[in-house]
Amino acid sequence: MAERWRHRLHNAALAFPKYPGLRFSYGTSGFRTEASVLGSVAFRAGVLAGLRSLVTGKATGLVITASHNQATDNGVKMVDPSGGMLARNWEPFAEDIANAVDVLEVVETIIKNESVHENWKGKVLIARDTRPSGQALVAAAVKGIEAMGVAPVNMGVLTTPQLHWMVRATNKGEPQVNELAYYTKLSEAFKLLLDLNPRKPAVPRCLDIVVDGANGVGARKLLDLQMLIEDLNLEVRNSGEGELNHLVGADFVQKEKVLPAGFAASADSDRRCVTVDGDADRLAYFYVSGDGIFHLLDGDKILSLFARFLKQQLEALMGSEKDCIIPGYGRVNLGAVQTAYANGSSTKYLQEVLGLEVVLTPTGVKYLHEEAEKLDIGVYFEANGHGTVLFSERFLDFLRRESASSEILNSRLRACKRLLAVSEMVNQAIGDAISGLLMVEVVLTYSAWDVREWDALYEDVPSRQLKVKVKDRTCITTTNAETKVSRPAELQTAIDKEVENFTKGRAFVRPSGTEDVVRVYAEAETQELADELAANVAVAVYELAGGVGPKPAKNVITGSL
Ligand code: NG1
Ligand code: ZN
Repeated sequence: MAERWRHRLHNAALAFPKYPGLRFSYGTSGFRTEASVLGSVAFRAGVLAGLRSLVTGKATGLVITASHNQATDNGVKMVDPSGGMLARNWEPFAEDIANAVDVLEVVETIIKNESVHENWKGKVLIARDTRPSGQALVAAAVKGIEAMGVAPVNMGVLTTPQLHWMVRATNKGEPQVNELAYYTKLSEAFKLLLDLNPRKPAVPRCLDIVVDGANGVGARKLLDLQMLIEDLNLEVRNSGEGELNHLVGADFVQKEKVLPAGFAASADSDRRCVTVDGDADRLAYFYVSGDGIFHLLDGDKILSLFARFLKQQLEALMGSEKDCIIPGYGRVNLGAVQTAYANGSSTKYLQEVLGLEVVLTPTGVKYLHEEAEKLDIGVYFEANGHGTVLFSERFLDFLRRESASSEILNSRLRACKRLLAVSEMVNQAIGDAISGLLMVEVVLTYSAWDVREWDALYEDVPSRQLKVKVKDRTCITTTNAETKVSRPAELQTAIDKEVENFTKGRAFVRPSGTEDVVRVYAEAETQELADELAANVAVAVYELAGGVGPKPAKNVITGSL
């Protein structure tokens, strides 16, 4: 490493010493903890994002966000040149640099391994969510990027998926990379998709939706998008007037299965409602039926809706062929990717009704994305509403050729054009609540469906999620896509014993990668039984994995079988 370069980095790093007594880990989606201790992590992530840009010769990104977590937390997430999450083989570097006493040592090792030269050029795009702590963390990250001699580009306040999209667009050589370009791309594809829809008189052209914006960045961005789409009529609530993610937002609604603040069962009955999380990469729909019952359409339902639509388009392309064989292309691999949190009924629907291959991965979109990328059309969703649809370049090339080769707008050409427009509208870099919402609306209009018909695709197995605080959550390790605990072994034995007592029982636990808790998930035949199984498993976690604070109560409302 050249002396001048080393000197500059050394001096800059003096202002960002390692926070004493803490160990930072690069979790499910980056560093995430209390905002007040993140200054040096942001600086160091800036250094690493700069270095990653130099090594790859492409733009990289940084997002300062703690997503669904409370307002006082924050986080640093690195974006790779593809627009996806940081390459997994670089995660150890991220952890090393965040915890190093001497930043220079880590940097020098990477520079040596990758033979990086000081004269190489790099660029890092940065954005933040609406958290008050974000501005100072962006400033720290900028210092880190500059110390590497790389150009920081501060994109201001954005949703996480917008920044991912921009990194991808930059590296694809798009002429305009800004918010307007993002909204234009999405809205044009959306309008084209609506135009391609079969004309049915019953289809309402004006799409009325009530949005819970989680008091975060998504609310204002949806309003910006709406300016470009006449057909979309959004009533946005929780747009910043209350506390971020507090009793609002996709994480709250999906896990608690209740209405967010600002919504009322009577006044909002029968309206189509949407919730996003604090950085707008998660999406869920909900409605209250006339009898006052709350209905959630989570990531699994969204995945099922999308998969069904995509399969219908493939059928139009197949003509008289079978088994997803498309004349002129061969077999198209359409598949779904889920995690252990996926509701059992959704997996069954995808496999048995749609006949799709379903892959299960550990929690975290980096794993799901990787699997979906292997397919021609890969749809992935976490139950919490984070997901997207990915298309392979080879398949897109085929669609482009096909749609250019004919002028008769028959069902085959319509399907080609639809799939191409979907690939433009649905974020190819990462799950995106805004593009996901547009896609749901397209598919509902296409099928002339309301939420009720969509909801009826399958009935969820009742489930419950809980959190347990333990002294050290890393004492739990898991295997088999997180469905089994490998350590402490007694814990898995205890879970198995509990599950045996419940009809249709399924349960698993894992340490969270974004919060200091152990998560418990349970399914059973009725809601009461799912609650009971979850509570019993929570007690087992508390007892066998070093629980702290008040002990969770065993749920004995119904008595197990
Ligand atoms: P952790 O805290 O590791 O469970 C949560 C979500 C993930 C993912 C990340 C990123 C659940 C059960 N887990 O991770 O799916 O979305 O946050 O925000 O919802
Ligand atoms: Zn999020």
